[in-house]
Amino acid sequence: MGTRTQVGIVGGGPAGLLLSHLLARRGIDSVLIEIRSREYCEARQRAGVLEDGSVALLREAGLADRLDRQGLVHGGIYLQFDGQRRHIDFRELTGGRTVTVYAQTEVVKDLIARRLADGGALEFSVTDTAVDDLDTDRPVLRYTDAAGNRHEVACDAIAGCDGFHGICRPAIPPGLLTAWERDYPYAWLGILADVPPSTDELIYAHHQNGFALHSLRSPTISRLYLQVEHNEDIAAWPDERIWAELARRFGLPGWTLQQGPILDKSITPMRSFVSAPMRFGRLFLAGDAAHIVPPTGAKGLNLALADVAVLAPALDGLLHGNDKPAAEYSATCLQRVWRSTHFSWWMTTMLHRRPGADEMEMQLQLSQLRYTVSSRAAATSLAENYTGFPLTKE
Ligand code: RFL
Ligand code: PHB
Repeated sequence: MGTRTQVGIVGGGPAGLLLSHLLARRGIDSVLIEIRSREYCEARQRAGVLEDGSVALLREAGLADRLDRQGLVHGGIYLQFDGQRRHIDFRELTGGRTVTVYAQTEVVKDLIARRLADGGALEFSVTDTAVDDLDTDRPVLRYTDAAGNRHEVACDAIAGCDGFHGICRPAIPPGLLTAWERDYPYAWLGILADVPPSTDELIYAHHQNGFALHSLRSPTISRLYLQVEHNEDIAAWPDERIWAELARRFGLPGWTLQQGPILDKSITPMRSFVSAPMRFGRLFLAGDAAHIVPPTGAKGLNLALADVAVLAPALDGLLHGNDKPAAEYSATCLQRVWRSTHFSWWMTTMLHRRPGADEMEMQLQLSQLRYTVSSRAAATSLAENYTGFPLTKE
């Protein structure tokens, strides 16, 4: 079946879904294809922290009804190390900036519901996706829909929002891309637990057994992470072992970690990756398709949203005879991407125990942590990076 749209969007994660909405508000048609089912996309446990700029973006796009009711505004985080838990006060250090705890699953549910209510073309559970003719002004998107019908969509531009393992980045001739990559020699075991959080704000803990993070999803659901080995087998971590290790790494006299049933358990590798440029002809990459950060800085989702806030007006320009914002798209995004890449690497290497690390490395980490909580300049640097920098305006 041959059809036509203005922008073909590959991938129904936060980047692709928000892009289709932002384009619709500019009167631009799109077709979004996603290999997973709607249920799968809405249940996949991932990020939880939105920067102020991301919240403002969703609000301005008319997508924040539930976020404003259910999002939990946090004015800081705790850094725990060497037997102490110290607060970093974002509001005080940055002139009032905060972050909002609102799960990526909820952002995705809100976006899908809104696109469907607005009559948006979203196709879930597609197969055999391909992109072609990217260096012409009529690129093509091909896929087979859930009913088995093959489609060929002629587009004015294609947005590759298909994550790190997608098809769009590999569709760019290899010689035209430069990639920078770092794999970290550890992973995160994440759990979702049916128990009220034992803390009012997130705790990032440095411990000689490895890093731990206490986050949350709501006043009754906790989200916790443990540093584990690079190729760890999840079967090695029965629930009792997870709770015992979390209690050890967060342990402080007079404080108790509440435990409850574990609802979800998964292991995530840790990687930094940047590929540039984020454009080839009429293909534009956004979000994890172009860059990955380790989750310690809570940046991945925010970067994905920030990319498409730049991409929507760039595509609008391209479709209406103004090539300049599209020409600047990659360079504009990469500045934020590299800042977040550095911050995420800094948080990660300061807080994790590197296998084989000697006592000198441990002492250097502890010194950096003590400096971060005791110097106003150092704490402000953490606070302004964590809460994020202003978004490029449409
Ligand atoms: P996504 O969400 O991976 O969506 C890509 C979509 O593309 C689909 N797809 C295809 N569709 C069609 N055809 C194909 N050939 C396709 N191939 C793939 C996939 O099924 C998928 O639905 O990318 P997007 O939209 O760029 O969003 C990026 C974010 O999901 C990611 O950066 C964050 O989750 C990272 N992250 C965090 N980010 C934050 O900002 N704050 C956090 O607190 C935070 N915590 C985290 C995180 C990621 C984690 N994991 C699991 C990697 C915590 C964890 C544990
Ligand atoms: C989460 O709540 O899932 C979360 C929070 C902060 C991070 C990473 C993940 O740095």
